[in-house]
Amino acid sequence: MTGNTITRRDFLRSSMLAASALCLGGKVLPAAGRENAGSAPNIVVIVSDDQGYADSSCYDHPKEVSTPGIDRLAEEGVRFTNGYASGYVCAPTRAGLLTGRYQQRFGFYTAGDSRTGMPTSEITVADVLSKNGYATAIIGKWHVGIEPEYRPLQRGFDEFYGFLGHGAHDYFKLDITDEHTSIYRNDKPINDTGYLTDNLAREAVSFIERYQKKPFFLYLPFNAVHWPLQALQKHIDRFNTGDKNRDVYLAMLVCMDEAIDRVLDALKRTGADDNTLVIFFSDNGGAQKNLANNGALRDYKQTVYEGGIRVPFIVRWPGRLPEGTICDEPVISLDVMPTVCAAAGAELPDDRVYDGRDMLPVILGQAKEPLHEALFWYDGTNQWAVRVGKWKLLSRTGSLELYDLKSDIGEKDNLKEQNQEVVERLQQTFDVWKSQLAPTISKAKRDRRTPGTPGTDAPKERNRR
Ligand SMILES: [Ca+2]
Repeated sequence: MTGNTITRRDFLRSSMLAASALCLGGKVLPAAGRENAGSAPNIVVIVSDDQGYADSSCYDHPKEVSTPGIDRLAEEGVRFTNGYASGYVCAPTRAGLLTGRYQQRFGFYTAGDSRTGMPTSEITVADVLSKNGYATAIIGKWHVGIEPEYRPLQRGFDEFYGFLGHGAHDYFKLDITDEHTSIYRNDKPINDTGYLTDNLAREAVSFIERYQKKPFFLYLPFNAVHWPLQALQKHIDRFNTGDKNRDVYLAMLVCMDEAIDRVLDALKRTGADDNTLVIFFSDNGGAQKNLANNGALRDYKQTVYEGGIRVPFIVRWPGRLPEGTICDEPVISLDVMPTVCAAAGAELPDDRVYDGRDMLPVILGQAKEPLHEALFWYDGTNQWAVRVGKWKLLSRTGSLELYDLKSDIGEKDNLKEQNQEVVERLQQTFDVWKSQLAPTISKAKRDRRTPGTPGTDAPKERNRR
């Protein structure tokens, strides 16, 4: 090796060295796993929406940000500094989260028209846990299919409170409208009142209280802090940043943070706490439109720069995982399904490729190799990125950029010219991965209905995410 050239072995070795130094500090507790866990643990997966990387106070943050509920998760669990969403917008990340597979494998690149969801051949985490005796609920934003066969109760969930899609929802208008925006309880639209984030907390607490005697899986995808900027006045009154929109965004964040606190209180009150694995992350980077703050990261939602994909990411399991710990290992939302299935002692189906990995050995310092050799992002059109170790190669509209994320988290210094061998290697890695992907679902469906119809109209779809 000469100069800045890096071999494949070096890539892996640098990742492994990073892995060996991970998860420092805090109190290390006995290993997790079915043999040690006693009864099957409850699982709670909380997803925030468009939350900035710097908009939780357990990460580097501006002084106006205070999120004691999210901080509580971090204090009692493991906070990741290289946690990623698999999509830079809402719906694709959710499809990957629910299946443990890169959503592009089954053609889910965008929200499309929101009607067409994950192919019914895909098996969700709720399907697997349900078959293993879990009570399952989704409370919040679905966004992975409106047609009857794609709805939550057909995808492994016993209960549903929330909305089917598009990506945004009015926080105050909760009366029956149409399939996209009506609030549903299970398979029926309902008229509701109140503020949506509060309602999601109410429903989550109710579900936890009702299933104290049975292992449960609660998927709690808040639509906060996604547009529209609407908050309760009592929360808005707490802020005076000089930007009224930022004040409203922070008020929305406060309400979601209080909701998370209420969920944690409910776990404690019911005695479920010590036997509950909680995972929290944002579905994509902070949105510029909502005045989110991504701190040192470059750009926002809808890009493959770190500001579009690196997110707050916390795993908490009292008595099983270290507390108050920071983990630098790159992880991705795809890892959630294999992780919770491992915790639950539930086997993943063996008839398909899983891209997600069980995070527990890394968290416990038992991993002998990096969790992922490479991570990928691709929107099906002209934006993609691949990360291997410290290196990230990305492309927007055909140009190539190479960054060293270890020394340049803000992606300011394009090192492409000095590291052509790295560029070629990462490009090849991406090309091999891309060759395994399926065509876009919505386009394929539309083409079957009306041959010759033009393909996906990305700009229009983007507005609906
Ligand atoms: Ca989102």
